[in-house]
Amino acid sequence: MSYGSKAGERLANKVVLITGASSGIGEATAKDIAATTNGKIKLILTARRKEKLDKLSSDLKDQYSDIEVLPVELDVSKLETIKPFIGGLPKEFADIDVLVNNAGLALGRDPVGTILESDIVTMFHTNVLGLITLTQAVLPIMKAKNSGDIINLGSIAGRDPYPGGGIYCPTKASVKSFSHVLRKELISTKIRVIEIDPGNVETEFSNVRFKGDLEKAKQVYAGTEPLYAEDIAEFVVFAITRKQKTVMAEALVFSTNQASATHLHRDS
Ligand code: NDP
Ligand code: 8X3
Repeated sequence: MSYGSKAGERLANKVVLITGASSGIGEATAKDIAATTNGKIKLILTARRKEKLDKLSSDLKDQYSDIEVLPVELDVSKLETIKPFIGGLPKEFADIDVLVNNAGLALGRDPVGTILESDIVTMFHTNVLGLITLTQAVLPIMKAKNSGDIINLGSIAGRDPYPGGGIYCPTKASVKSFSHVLRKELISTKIRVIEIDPGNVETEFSNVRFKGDLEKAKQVYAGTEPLYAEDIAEFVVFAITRKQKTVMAEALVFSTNQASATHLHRDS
């Protein structure tokens, strides 16, 4: 995808907060934003695994002399920590321009009736309540300057619920509903609300979902040419580098092998 020559210019010198930047789509988005702006950017990278954020931060600093990176351990499911985190940001990172609500996970594919209560709570706390709480904390900053981009990572799972997705699918449907509400509520502002809904992306997602059963995780992508994290990062960067008046409100992104949550062509 070509971003057009103005992409880097439009994004340069902004403050971007990414959740779930320690892996997959979040990490790839941080790298793509850094490349697009040639390091003229301030990145707040958050996740639970601080050591991964530190490594990404030092790699980016090695690569781009101008870049400013703030790696912060943040568990978005710990709702009470979110507001203090935003309120405590150092001055140079406090004026957030872009919020990438990416942290999320699925746990298991068990049928309703057998789903662990702890998995239900973790998925809703992370994918829904964390995303909403962080958005609420950041919104006053964007409203004060009447600009900003909020990118929510939804999923095909939010549009096309499937057996075994009894909790994950409703969490992503909630993200979609929240994105719609927000876009409508912010209609008189210049704040953009963008939702990106990927199909299958081969990241740590399935390893997490199947709780370390790598064989099961591999089966999700077997015989297909899945999307990779970088493919979705391109869409995030594309959306946030459009003209201010242009909102790519939603994008459903599949690999060419996929046509719905369950309709995949497999070679083998
Ligand atoms: P990964 O598992 O590779 O990355 C998930 C990221 O979320 C990690 O950085 C992880 O960091 C972070 N995370 C998980 N729980 C928390 C938490 N409680 N607090 C803070 N960070 C957390 O998966 P993807 O990159 O694929 O997933 C990114 C987003 O994309 C998710 O919202 C997912 O639902 C969505 N998505 C993924 C698809 C796929 O097929 N992969 C398809 C459609 C949507 P850490 O463990 O360090 O906290
Ligand atoms: C991840 C894709 O189809 O496993 O959101 O739910 S799916």
